[in-house]
Amino acid sequence: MTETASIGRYQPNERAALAETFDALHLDRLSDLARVDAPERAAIRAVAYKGHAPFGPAEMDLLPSLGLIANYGVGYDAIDLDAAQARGVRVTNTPDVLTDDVADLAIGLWLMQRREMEQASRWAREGHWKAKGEYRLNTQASRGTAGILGLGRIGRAIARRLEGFGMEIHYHSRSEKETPGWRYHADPVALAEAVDTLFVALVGGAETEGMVSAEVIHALGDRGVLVNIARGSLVDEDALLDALEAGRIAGAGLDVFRGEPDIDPRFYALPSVVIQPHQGSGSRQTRAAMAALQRENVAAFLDGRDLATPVI
Ligand code: 8YV
Repeated sequence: MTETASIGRYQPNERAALAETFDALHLDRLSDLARVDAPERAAIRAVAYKGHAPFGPAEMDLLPSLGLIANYGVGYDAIDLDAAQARGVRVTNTPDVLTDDVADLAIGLWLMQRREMEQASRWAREGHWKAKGEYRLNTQASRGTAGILGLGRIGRAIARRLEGFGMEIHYHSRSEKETPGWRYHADPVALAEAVDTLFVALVGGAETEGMVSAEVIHALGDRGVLVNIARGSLVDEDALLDALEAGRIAGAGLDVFRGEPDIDPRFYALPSVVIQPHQGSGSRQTRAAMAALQRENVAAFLDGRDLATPVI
């Protein structure tokens, strides 16, 4: 019987590596766990988890020998850390290796939204360029003001990129940080008021739920754009959709949504919204590095070595 389970929708090569390295039992969904025989479940000490379905006390209790949840991803908001701690279960994630990709995508969403690149591309593809002439004028991206909500690794990487675009950088985080002249705001509403584009780069979870509130969206104003590469749970989506539909904010660039991939269809009807299917970390290179780091954490746990990137 195997000590390791891989749970989630892995790429075939990632799944094969987990199977070869650990002889891992594979399940596509966390909810499939209940259908595994009790003795097989009881043997499992480590889970390589990929997914956003809640991994809470009920799931942990199905695995009485569980000692490690190795998360595929930097954000571990799906995993109930209190429940893990109470059961002596360690948790790891995959930080750093995905920072550049996620920051790149944030910049891409911002540029696509401001310069209407999706619609302009369609203009050319559908023959309007030739038939009707140049695409309509749009909005300059460079030399504006950017707000970063959450100045962790990814927030900083976004800010550094934006400096290259001549942007003035403002930020909000739990405390004021050492920064190269970036302006701190103690409150997200004050941050949104001060900037043209608000980049959301906070961790998900109960503490940050709905932090991009109706008030924050209102403060961003009708020239403002919201970019979210973090978690859908951070945003009051009804307030965002109402503001977008009424033109009370200029637009949004979103890689993450509540209930994804089953997102609110109102988003699809809005040309001012650039939509990406939660692919921030989705380059081949980064996913290979994330998968390797996850496997290293599992191997370290099984060998009794220090975990590479522990959360708890
Ligand atoms: C996902 C992410 O983990 O790192 C994170 O927090 O959200 C992503 O990298 C990835 O899409 C797999 O679900």
